[in-house]
Amino acid sequence: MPSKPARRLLPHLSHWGAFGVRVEGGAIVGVEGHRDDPEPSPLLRNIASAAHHPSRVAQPLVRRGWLERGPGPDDRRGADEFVALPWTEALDLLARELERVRTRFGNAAIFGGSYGWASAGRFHHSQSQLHRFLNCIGGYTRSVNSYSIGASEVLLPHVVGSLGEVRLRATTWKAILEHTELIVAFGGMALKNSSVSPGGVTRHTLRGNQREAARRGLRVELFSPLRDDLAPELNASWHAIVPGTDTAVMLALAHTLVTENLHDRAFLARYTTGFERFREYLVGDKDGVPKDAEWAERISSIAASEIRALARRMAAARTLVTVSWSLQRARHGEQPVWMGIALSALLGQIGLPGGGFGHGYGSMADVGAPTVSLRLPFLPQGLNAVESFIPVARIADMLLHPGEPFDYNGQRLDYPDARLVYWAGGNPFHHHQDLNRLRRAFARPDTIVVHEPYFTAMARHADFVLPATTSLEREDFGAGNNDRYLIAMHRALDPYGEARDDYAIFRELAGRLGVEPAFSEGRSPREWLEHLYERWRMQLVERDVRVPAFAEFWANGDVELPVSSDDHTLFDRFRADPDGRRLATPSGRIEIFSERVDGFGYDDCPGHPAWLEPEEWLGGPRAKQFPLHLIANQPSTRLHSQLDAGDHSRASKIRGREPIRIHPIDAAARGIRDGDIVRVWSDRGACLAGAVLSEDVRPSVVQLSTGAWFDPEDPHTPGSLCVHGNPNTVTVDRGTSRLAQGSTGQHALVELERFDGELPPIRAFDPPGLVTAAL
Ligand code: PGD
Repeated sequence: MPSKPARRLLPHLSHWGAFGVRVEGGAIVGVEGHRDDPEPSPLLRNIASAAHHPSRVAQPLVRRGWLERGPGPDDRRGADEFVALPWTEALDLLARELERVRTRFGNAAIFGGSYGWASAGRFHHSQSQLHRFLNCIGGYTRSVNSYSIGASEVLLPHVVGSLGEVRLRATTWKAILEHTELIVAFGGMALKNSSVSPGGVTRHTLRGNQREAARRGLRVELFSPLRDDLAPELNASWHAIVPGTDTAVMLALAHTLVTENLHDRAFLARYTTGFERFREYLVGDKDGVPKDAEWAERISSIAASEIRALARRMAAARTLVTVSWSLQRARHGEQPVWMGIALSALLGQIGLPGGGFGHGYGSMADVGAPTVSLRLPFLPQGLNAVESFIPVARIADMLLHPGEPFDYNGQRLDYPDARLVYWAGGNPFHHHQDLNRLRRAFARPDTIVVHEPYFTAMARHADFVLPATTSLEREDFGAGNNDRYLIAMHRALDPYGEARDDYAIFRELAGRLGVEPAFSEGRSPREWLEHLYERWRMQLVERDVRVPAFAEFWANGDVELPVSSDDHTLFDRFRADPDGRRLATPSGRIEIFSERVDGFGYDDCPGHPAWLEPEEWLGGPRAKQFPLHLIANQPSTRLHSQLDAGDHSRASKIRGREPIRIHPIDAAARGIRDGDIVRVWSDRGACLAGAVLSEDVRPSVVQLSTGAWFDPEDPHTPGSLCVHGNPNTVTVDRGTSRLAQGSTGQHALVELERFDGELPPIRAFDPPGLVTAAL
């Protein structure tokens, strides 16, 4: 029988790409990348299978212990059963609890940071919705900075004036292909990460650009413990560095430049400040330790001769020094970023076509893309009447140590006493470090509320689990930074079970708390989309940019936006006019030494870039007990923990466990063969993983990507083994430094052994136990 003709492709957008989706009989039957995408992301292969996966939350749930005993600390969170309630009852209860907390403890007791990537879409963006709602009821304690790039966000304003220019006006690939002769890539430029960009990406171009670079003979030097942090097409020289020691190698490169008089004195004098103070440290004037190539070899294992030869080549060629974001997601993560800038400054090529510094090529799809300098439509969040905040990665410290002081970027602040934690669009049991500590922290508050489409570990640790729609179940529009299209996101599926949009949930709560008119302004989601779009369209007219009216945009499925520049180099305008285009630093120049940072007096982030020994590295004393360095990097088959239930992600697992790559030498020493299940542990916790033997990881290094859903074997027992392979069971919950307090999840020292016991089942994707207790 001939099959029914498939319906037309509905336009949609995700952080991993724009796509069209074909639906038949209420199910997804086809997903195709955007017509203008040269290489759609493989992550699209998860979409159909994840859409109606049994791990979806189908109805509002309240934790049994909370219903029985009311709000309060409870260490059964994460191990308790849930009671299904009708929406009206669940929302009545929650509204009363919000009212209780804000009247009794004040709005600062509501922690609404709610970090996470949520879904693409400018209106239904979960955090924007949550923050707008909480601002309507008097505000909330917020979080600042991100898990992605927390150290750089705080450091770069001191060194080059802002992160914005480095992030969104990076040297374009066009300029690199035309002018760059040598790229020295610390942390590489991994293709897997370039699948995604926050808010969406239409064109995946990194592989094409790297192929073209290879064709043109551009030389690339890769410093990474992982060979595949660069595409094989690039034929890079691989320097298999000891993890966490890039700053030492960069210092030694700088040392060679300075001692061989290869540094650009004129550039340093005109565009930078503080070189002399840094030089004293570099040559060892004060501490008697020259940071020379032999010194760096002892730390990094990179041969001194290689370092010296490379420094000379860098001085002789148009060189781009790139530092991946992963390097700053580690203890003292400020240092490789600052040192990368200092090294580029010594070369004197900052602002010259294709030369200088770059941050995040291969960390995100949009770095090096042509710029589209238009502000996109967004949902206004209103004003937050509460001042208290925490650096985002200090969540467990806040919950475990209310009222205690902490340092951050020159300030001494106190942790607020958060009684109610509200999360929409994020998964701390994915993104945070030391999950056993996080479980202890999440036992503390009176109440935890989570909106989630899926039964993530965060949802399991909540008191209220409110089922949220996915973006495929609602209408929206969206675009990523510097993306060329604003994409209409058509509704493709009916809401799963009783799931509601975050907007609808907050609108109901706002009604119960007397702020509905302020929250909704009387608009339906479709009316909001039209309103936000039309307001944006009018603003564009003032900039002489014309886009069609909403109805036409919606029918077309997307609108192309004008590119403002596709051929520029970071800081070219500053180089051309350093007085007219002063940087927003105290000196107006690049600060190789920062009086301001120095004035903070932090021993873990001094006034100039420096090699600071981390607690967890192969050269330190802890390596005797934990002799393997874990790289907990971004996954290639999903986005963070999103889509882990999808077919593409699950196909990568080994007997259901997340793969861990091990060098054959380390595997042989432990009697481990390819495909064995291993137990990985540190003194924070342990998880199982499936062994993959590979010479693409350096000896003494293992690599286990983030994102396997946390699955403690016995949730009632503190510190229980994660049977699925979430690396944050073994990572350290410690800030990058007192300056940025960023996440350090990328690195940890571990040990592993073959796991010969009976394999525990994976239950992360099964819904938790439900009871039908009456209220
Ligand atoms: P996601 O898995 O994207 O992780 O951490 P993040 O919390 O962003 O979580 C988003 C959640 O939002 C998902 O559970 C998804 O189901 C939910 N969601 C999606 N759409 C909606 C919606 O419309 N409404 C609601 N209510 N929910 C929705 C990412 C973070 O992890 C990041 S950015 C980085 S860079 C860090 N990287 C590392 C690392 O390198 N190493 C370690 N060890 N740890 C890391 N953690 C960090």
